[in-house]
Amino acid sequence: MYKDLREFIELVDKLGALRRIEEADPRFEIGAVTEAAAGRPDGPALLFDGIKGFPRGFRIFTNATTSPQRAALALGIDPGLRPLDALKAWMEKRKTLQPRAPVVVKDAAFLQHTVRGKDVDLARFPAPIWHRHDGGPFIGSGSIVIMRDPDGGWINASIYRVQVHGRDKVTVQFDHAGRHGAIIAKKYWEQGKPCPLAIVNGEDPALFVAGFEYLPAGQSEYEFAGAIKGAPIEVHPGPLTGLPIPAHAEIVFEGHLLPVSETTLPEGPFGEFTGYYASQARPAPVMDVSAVHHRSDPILLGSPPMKPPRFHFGLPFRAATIWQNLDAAGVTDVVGAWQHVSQLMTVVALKQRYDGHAKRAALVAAAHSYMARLVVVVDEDVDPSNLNDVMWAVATRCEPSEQIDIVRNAWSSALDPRISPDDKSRGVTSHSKVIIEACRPFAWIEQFPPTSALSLTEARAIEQKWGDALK
Ligand SMILES: Cc1cc2nc3c(=O)[nH]c(=O)nc-3n(C[C@H](O)[C@H](O)[C@H](O)COP(=O)(O)O)c2cc1C
Ligand SMILES: [Mn+2]
Repeated sequence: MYKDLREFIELVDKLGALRRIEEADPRFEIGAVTEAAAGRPDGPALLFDGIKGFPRGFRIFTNATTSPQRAALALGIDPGLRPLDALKAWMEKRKTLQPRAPVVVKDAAFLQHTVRGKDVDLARFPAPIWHRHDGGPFIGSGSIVIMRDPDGGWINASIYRVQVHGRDKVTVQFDHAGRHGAIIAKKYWEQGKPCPLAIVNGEDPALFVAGFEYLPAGQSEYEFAGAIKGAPIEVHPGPLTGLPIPAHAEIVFEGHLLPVSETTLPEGPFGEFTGYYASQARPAPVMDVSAVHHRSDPILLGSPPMKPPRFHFGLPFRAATIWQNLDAAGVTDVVGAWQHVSQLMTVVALKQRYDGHAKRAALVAAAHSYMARLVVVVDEDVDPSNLNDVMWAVATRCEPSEQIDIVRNAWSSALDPRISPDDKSRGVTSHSKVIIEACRPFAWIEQFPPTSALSLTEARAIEQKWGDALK
C-alpha cells in the first residue's frame, strides 16, 4: 500500500488516471478545471504545477478519490473491481477493522522547511478561490484539523474547511456544534485558554477517508486510518504544540484556535457539495498560525465541493455504512446499497422474502440517509449503482398510488437548499423524504411479467466473452 500522498499519486499515475496541468490560475481556474475533469466519464485526478504566481514545485493535487477506482485504491481495495463489488468489499472490510494506534517516529519530512512567528506568510502557498462567489481563498478543502481532547487525551483529526485571512490567520468552519473539533475547542475556551491545533494540508489519502468517517468520540481518526492501511500512521510531535502530526504530511500549520467570545472573522461563503451556496459569510473561529512547516516541493490536497454527481469519493462510503446498518438491524437479503447525486439519493437492492420486507429496508435506509430526499428500494436483479437501471425499475415496478410514502421531519441540515429562509432562521434543519418502492409488488410477485433483460450474471459473462469486440 502507498506510504503517503506522493506514493498514492504515483499509483494513480500508473493506472493512467493522472493528468498534469501547467500554468493554471488559483483564482477560479484550478477550481474550474477540477470541476470539468470530475464531470467527465473517465474523470482523472489532476496535479497542478507551475501555478500562476507561484514558484514551480508548489503543487496542488485534486480529484484524488473522485473515481470508484481511486476511492478503492485509497482503501487498499482492488481498483479493478466493479464499483458495487468494491463498495461491498469495503463494507466487509470496515466491519472487521481494528483500531491501530499511530507510532511516533524520529524524523519527519514535514520539517524540511520551517518558519515561525513574524516570518509566517501564508501567501507563499497557492490557496485557490475554488468557485466564483467564494468569500476568499481556501487552503483547506480537504485538510485535516488535529486537536487533543483535554479530558481524554485522545486525538481528533477530521476534515473542516480552512479559509486564509492574511499573513498568519485562518478560520476553521464547523458545520455544527456537535463536531468533535467544535466540542474539543470549547473545552479549552471554557478554561479561558486558546485551543492548540495543527492543520495538515496534503495528507495520506487514508487519513482523508478517515477524516470523513463518523467515528465515536474517543476514537482517533489516526487509528482508523492505520486500520485501513494495515500499518500504523507514523507521527512526529509538532515543535510548537507537541501534537502528533503525520510525519509524511506535506504542509503543516501549528498554532491556536482563539476563543470565539473574543475573536472571529467572517468566513465563506463557500460552494457546497449540494451545488449551491448555503449561506452568506458568517463568523467563524480564528487560528493564529505561529509556525508553518512543509516538505520540499509541497503538494496541497484540494477537494472542493462541486455540483453533483461529482463528489469527494467515487465510492459512496456512507452507503456502505447504511448497508452495514441494514445488516446490523437484521434486514436479510440485501444485495446492494448505493448513493447517487452526491449522497442526496439512497438506493437499496434486496431479494424480497416477505410482505413488508422492502419497506422495512427502506425505513432503516431513510433513517440513516443524511440530507437525502430520495430513498429507493429495488429488487435483486437491479444494480443500485446504475442510475439508468434504477430509473427503469422506478418507471416499471412502482405504482405511485400504492408504493410511495413520505416521511416528515427527517434528517437534513442547514446546507439543504430547499429549506425556506424563514424556516432556516427558526433553526429548522429537517426535511421530508420520499420512499419509492420500485419493487415488484410482493402480493403478486410470481405473476409479475418476467424481464427480457440479461441477468447481472449473464451480462457479466457476455462482457467477459465479447467485451473486447464491443469496445
Ligand atoms: C472534503 C470534505 C470537507 C468537509 N468540510 C467540512 C467542514 O467544513 N465543516 C464540517 O463541520 N465538516 C466538514 N466535513 C465533514 C466532516 O469532516 C465529517 O463529517 C467528519 O466525520 C467529522 O468528524 P468529527 O466527528 O471528528 O467532527 C467535510 C468532509 C469532507 C470529506
Ligand atoms: Mn472525530
